[in-house]
Amino acid sequence: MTILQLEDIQGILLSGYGHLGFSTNYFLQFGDVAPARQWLAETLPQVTTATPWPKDANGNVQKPRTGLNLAFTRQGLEVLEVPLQGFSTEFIEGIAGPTDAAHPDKLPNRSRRLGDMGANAPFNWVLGGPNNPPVHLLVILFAATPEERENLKNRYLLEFSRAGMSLLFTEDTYVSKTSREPFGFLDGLSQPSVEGTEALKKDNVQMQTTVKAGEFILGYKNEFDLYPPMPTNPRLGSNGSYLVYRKLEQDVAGFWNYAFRQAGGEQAVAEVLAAKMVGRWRSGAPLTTTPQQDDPALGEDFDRNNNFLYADTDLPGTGCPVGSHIRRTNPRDALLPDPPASLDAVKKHRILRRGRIYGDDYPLDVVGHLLAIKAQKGLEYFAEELLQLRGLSFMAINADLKRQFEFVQQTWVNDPKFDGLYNDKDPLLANESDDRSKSNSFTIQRVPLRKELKELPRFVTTRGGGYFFVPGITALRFISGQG
Ligand code: N7H
Repeated sequence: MTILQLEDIQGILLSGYGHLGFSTNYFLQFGDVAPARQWLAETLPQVTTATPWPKDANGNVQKPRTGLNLAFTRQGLEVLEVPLQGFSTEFIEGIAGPTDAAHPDKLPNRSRRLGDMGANAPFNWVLGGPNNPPVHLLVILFAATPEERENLKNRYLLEFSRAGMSLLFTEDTYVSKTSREPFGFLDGLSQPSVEGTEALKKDNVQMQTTVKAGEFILGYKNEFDLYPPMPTNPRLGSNGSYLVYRKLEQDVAGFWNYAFRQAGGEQAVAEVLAAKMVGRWRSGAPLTTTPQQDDPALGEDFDRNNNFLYADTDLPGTGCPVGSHIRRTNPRDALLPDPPASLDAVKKHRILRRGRIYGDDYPLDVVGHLLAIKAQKGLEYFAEELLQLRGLSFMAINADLKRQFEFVQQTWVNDPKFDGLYNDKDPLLANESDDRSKSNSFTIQRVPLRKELKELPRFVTTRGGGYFFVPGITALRFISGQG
């Protein structure tokens, strides 16, 4: 049995802090080393760990009202003179690296693999690209209410300036009250169940086996029964992990315009096409379980909404298309050669998702909302009401950036030949080409004839990114110079 050192693990590794719906990501640069280290040392006691929350006299869990987690880039660790031996190559090179000083306009191979080309290219990013100042530190604040977040922000902004740190970018994020992401789908349903955290386990994972802690936390055994590679210095690696950050802008009007156009303007058909692209209905109900129509009660039912596999009931994809977003990013038991081998292979490519939304919240019924604006303004197509930029502040935790996040993004999201397909990349994420004739297709398996959606426009654009190290508490103490 794996016993996790919860008090040494930053809380974000094991919790999405669902009750702390308001958050802010601060991207910072250190100034002088001494005040930066001192700030870290003083801030350490405030860092939220994975220690179970206390219970009151009646046995009710006393959840904290705020939270704080810290993550560093390679450049940040370098400035603080932290030894870099043993950190992974991907982390050292960075999400938009390695750059070639002789050819600064050349797109790194990593960007190609991740699909960060065309409008997604790091040259165009607002954060984390070659044209942006290097980020050193990510401070993530969490609060139960907007007022509490405001108080936290004011306090930390003052502290940053006192410690000589420069603020490069601020991103306010939140968990939507309706748990809907900007396209209107229920989100936050499927997460791997981590060994050693049985007490935290969601109800909806019965059909999925538990994943070894070393897939997500350094210092524990992974799915190969090995310890994941980690920083050589013994005080640095244990209980830490790597965090992927991606600022993913979503073209909500564009997504629904495309679905309605393909559906000849019929809402019911547009809803089916959109659900096919995602793999779930907007309510969260999985298409594999309820292929013909939505079942909102199933979507909301945490005992059932993630309790499904593909091989027995839906191998050809007539319910949940083979190339849909959720089937690519977690193919469960559907891959060759057989279901047990598939489940075993897939376990080595899981990520813990910690994404939140940035930009204005939409009402629960995003399609109804867009239809109302369209009617009110007499428009032919949907238009973003206020042209508010909105999207996913994507975060993922994994112990091995290459085998987990990068594999999912390159081999499952961006591979047009995924699982026997021909020219289909992820329909939501992978339409990076500006030339629509070279664009992605999406196949909907049907009997007797499959349907193909063609020339998918770009619904999601990468606007920023970074690879970060989330140290354990012992490591934070070491980084802050306290030994
Ligand atoms: Fe995805 N979406 O809103 O449509 N995703 N995702 N994702 N995603 C999931 O199961 C979405 C992105 C995964 O276990 C759901 O919680 C959008 C990236 C994985 O069955 C919905 C964006 C990567 C799963 C969305 C986006 C992933 C998953 C269903 C970008 C990794 C779990 C709700 C703007 C590289 C699959 C749920 C499983 C589920 C959406 C990005 C991965 C609704 C809009 C970049 C592993």
